[in-house]
Formats: sequence, structure tokens, C-alpha cells
Amino acid sequence: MSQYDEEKAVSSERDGEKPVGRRTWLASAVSAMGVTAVGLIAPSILPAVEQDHTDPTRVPGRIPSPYGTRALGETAQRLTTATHSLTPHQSLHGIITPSALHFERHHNGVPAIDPNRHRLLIHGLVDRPLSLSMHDLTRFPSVTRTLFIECSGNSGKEWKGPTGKTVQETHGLMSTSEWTGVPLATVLAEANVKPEAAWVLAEGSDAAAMTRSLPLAEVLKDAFLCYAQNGEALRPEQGYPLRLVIPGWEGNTCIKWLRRLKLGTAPFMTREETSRYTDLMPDGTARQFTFVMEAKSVITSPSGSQRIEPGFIEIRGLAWSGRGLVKTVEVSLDGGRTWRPAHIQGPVLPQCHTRFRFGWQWNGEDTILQSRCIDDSGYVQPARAALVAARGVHSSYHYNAIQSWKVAADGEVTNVQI
Ligand SMILES: Nc1nc2c(c(=O)[nH]1)N[C@H]1C(S)=C(S)[C@@H](COP(=O)(O)O)O[C@H]1N2
Ligand SMILES: [Mo]
Repeated sequence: MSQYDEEKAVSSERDGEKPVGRRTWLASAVSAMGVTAVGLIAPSILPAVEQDHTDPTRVPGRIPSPYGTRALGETAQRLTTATHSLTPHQSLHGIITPSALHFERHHNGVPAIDPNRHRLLIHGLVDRPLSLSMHDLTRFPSVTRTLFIECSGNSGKEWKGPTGKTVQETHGLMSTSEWTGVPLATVLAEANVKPEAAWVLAEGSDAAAMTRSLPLAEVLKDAFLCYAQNGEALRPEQGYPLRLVIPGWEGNTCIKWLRRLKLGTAPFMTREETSRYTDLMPDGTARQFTFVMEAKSVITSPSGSQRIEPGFIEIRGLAWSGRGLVKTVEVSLDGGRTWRPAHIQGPVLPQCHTRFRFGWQWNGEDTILQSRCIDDSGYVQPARAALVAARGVHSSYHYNAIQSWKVAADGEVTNVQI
């Protein structure tokens, strides 16, 4: 039985009857009204498929449901491992990632947290330590922003060569949601932070107890304690009931299942900022506290493992910058020799995915497709050679080189590095 057949079996079971054909319905309606069928289509000219279950006009539709599901047959899904899952950007439209397809990165699984018992402790260099319930937090004046979250390990395997087969594999560790919460500055003002405090430690209540130190002046600008995603409570995978969101910063700093903020004078030097989340440079030194996700873009369609046909192709993709706004996106069809501006779809929001489009007539010849993002700070997304010249190839994080997709004469699209 296909999914469709199963659904129909369920719906006719529910109705306890064979579906009512249009002919039966018309006949009974006409006789009930006691009128002749003037103006109605004569039954004799209706199609003679009395029991056609594939014709949705011949069977009553499904009744409303308390919580929706997507259409049967829609199959876009995250690609999962034990530690992360990847967003299928090749299948998505616009800029919002459906919550059910938001990428996940968990260092020790998704905890089950009772929101009624959850507390956020604020302590250290404060005059008034606080233990706040979710009720307390949702009473503060709120803020809503549409923002990307990108794991700094997004595209990380590409340091070693063209590894991901699809855009889901190369760029799936990023997603965009509309997030709602309370500004960190508002909550910290309640605790009355001492003047000597310069860093804040954020800790999650998962089995990894993920912990990061954040420079206070920076996060006071626009970080917020987030409890809602795309109009409803956060998904468990995204940190329910409370997570930190820091616009434009590496995903790791957006501590999920947030339970503790400690104010101090210096970074706390946790594992996640000493051994992990540092960038090994060619001279053997390691960059530390590289928070901002630099400008980047990728063509999501056509992309790796897709096959195209000659004729009109709308090149579609996403661009973003942790520094601010996407100013320009350019597309190259000749391996980066020449660049032409893509059409940018509004709204263009700071630290948010921005959708771009570029109309293209493919003549069936080998082509390299690339996009590059220029942000409003003037930063230009680097070619791979330039990125590697500056950073070497021993980093795991912050890979933001231009992505190249090769279209072969047979229409097959593959990941290449040029
Ligand atoms: N408590 C906690 N917070 C966490 C993590 C975690 O494992 N535990 N993973 C971090 C990492 S590495 C990333 S990239 C983002 C991922 O957010 P998402 O799963 O909502 O996409 O959450 C961050 N916050
Ligand atoms: Mo991450």
C-alpha cells in the first residue's frame, strides 16, 4: 500500500462509507430541493468513473486537525548522524527554514526539560543574583528577529577538498528562523551587574553542559534569551525552553537549554574555547574567540547531485553575513573570471539569510557555477585559493570560500574546487 492509499483507507474508514460520488450527490440534492436540474450539468455528461479515488473532487476531503503535518509525498528531510543533522537547502524556498528541518548540533543529545521547573541562574559579579522561571522571563518586554544560525563547522569538511556531494552536505549546518525572546541586557539590568564584569559564561543543562565565555560589551548589544521559534515555543532540538541567540556569531555560542549565566572579569577558558572552536593557522598559532561568521553564499539550485536540462534555469541561492547586511550577490558562469549581479529578494535583514536569483539559459556546455557575497562592511567572500592562502588547511571552523558547482554536458552537477 502506498502512503496515499493508506491515507484513503483511513479516511473512508473514518466516514464508514464508500465516498459519495458527484452523481449521487447531485441526484439527492436535486430531489431534496424538488427542482429540475436547470443549470446543473446533466449527469450523463459527467465522467463515467463513479469510484475514482484519485479524483479529489469526488470524495470529501480530510477534516481539520489540531496540529498540522506536511503534504503526503513531500519528502525533504534532514540528513542525520548521532551528533548533528543537516538542512536540505536544495529543497527549500525563501529564507525561513521550517522548524522541523532546522539543522541540529548536539554535543550530547537533546535533553527532556520540564519548562515548569526550568530556571535560569544569574550570578557571579552581580549585586542581585537571580533565579528566573520561564514565567518570569516571558513577562519581560520581548524582541523578535529573523536570523540565521550557522555552526562554525558548516562546510568544515571542504577544507580538505570537495567532500560534500550535495548542498545539504556542504552547507546544511545553517538555518534561519524567526526567534523571539528577551534582550540579555534587559535581564542583566535586573541583576545589577558590577562595573568590573567584562565576560559572561553561558551554560546549558544538557548532558554536555555546553559552556562558553562571551565578551559582555558585545553581547549586551543584541544577544537575547530566546523562547520561541517561528511563532511557537522553541523545538526541543533548538534548546527548549530557553536558548541564547547571538546574531551573526558562530552557532556554538548560542547556548541551548540555557540554565546559567555567570559574570566575571575574564574569559573562563572552557574546553569549547581552548581545545575546540579555535582556528589553527599556517604558522602553528591558534585563533581564539573568532565569534563572527563572515560573509558567505551558496547556490542551492542547481547544486550537487542534481541534474539539469538545457534551456531556462533559475539559479537560486542564499547569502548571509554575520557582520550585517548582504549588499550584493554576484554570480559567475565561467569559474570566477567574470561576475554579474544576482537579483536579491527582499526583505534583506541583518545577520539573516538573503535569497538571491539569477536567470540563466544553459546551452548544454560544461559550466562552473559560483556565487559570492559582498556585505555592507565591504567584505568580499573569498575564493578558495585566497582563503587557503590566509588560513592554511588545518582549520575545522569558519570555512567561507566561494562554492563551485560543475555542470557537465550531461547535466549532472558536482562539487568541485577551483
Ligand atoms: N547546551 C548546548 N548548546 C549548544 C550546543 C550543545 O550541544 N549544547 N551545540 C552548539 C552548537 S555547536 C551549535 S552549531 C548550535 C546549533 O543550534 P541548533 O541545534 O539549534 O541548530 O547550538 C549550540 N548550542
Ligand atoms: Mo556548531
